[in-house]
Amino acid sequence: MLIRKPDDFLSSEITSEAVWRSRRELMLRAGAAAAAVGLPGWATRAAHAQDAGALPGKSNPAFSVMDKQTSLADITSYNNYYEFGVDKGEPAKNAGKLQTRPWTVSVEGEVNKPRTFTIEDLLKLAPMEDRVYRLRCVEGWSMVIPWVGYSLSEVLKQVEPNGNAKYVEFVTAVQRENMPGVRAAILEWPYVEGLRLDEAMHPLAMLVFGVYGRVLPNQNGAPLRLAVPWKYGFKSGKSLVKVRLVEKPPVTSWVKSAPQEYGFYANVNPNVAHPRWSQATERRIGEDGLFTPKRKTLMFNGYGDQVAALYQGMDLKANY
Ligand SMILES: Nc1nc2c(c(=O)[nH]1)N[C@H]1C(S)=C(S)[C@@H](COP(=O)(O)O)O[C@H]1N2
Ligand SMILES: [Mo]
Repeated sequence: MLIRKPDDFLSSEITSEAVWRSRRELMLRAGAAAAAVGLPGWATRAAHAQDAGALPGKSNPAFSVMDKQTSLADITSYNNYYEFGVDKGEPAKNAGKLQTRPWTVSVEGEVNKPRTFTIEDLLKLAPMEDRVYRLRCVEGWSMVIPWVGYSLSEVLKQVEPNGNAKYVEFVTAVQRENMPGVRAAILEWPYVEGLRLDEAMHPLAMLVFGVYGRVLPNQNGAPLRLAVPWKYGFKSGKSLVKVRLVEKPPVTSWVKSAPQEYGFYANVNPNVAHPRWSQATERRIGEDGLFTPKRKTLMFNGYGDQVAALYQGMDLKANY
């Protein structure tokens, strides 16, 4: 019998939106049926286990956009994950080597209760939700991705940030033998990102474990990554290993490499150009035909109603 580990998820397995929905339906119904006839929990789990890579979540429409979702094939084959190479196709080709078990995430620094969580702890820390988010890369392309996970605040609450905690630093994995990109001096490794504590506590800031109802493929940041949808994609670190609550703004990899081009905030902003290109429009992956017009980029990537208050009174041209 072929037992599939979550790691066996291949980008070549192209799950259409329709198949994904029907599979979800089936699993939900199997679960509901088991509950209705009073079957024990293991029966429900057995229904799920038929698809070892499945990671069902409860739909969260309040946190989901209605835009047409990017296909799983595009989401898993057009990636930025420089540890596995700089070309868009290299992460899908090379990330198979990433070791995603055992995996721990240490949450430390200015907190009352520092703790090292195992990936198993994190998978059951809070109910999984399906949230359809926009992702806008600073390079000028975008996708619409149905992530599975929950708010980062669920984990931060557990460690009780103290009065000195003003910022959160995110450190991602370095596996020198498994990551060809780390042997090149593209960025300073590990890839480090950061948020202000109130940004990190915003419910839209998401810890992601899956996509399209299945375990996250390595090239998308397995076993867990961030999704901060109102900021450029580079703020959403992949394959997180450490979260540090700190007093001062963390020096992030991109700010270190090119401070005049990449700021700490990196809020999506059509009115602030990158020094080398405009940010006013974007190319939605999957929509690009020869005559497809570009989309207008939205302030805060369209999440202004939810997040603009975080930046009240700030000059967003100076704080890019
Ligand atoms: N560790 C790590 N995280 C990373 C990156 C990276 O190179 N390394 N690239 C970032 C960039 S630039 C983008 S646009 C998103 C892309 O996420 P996706 O490949 O899942 O679409 O991941 C971000 N997270
Ligand atoms: Mo990006």
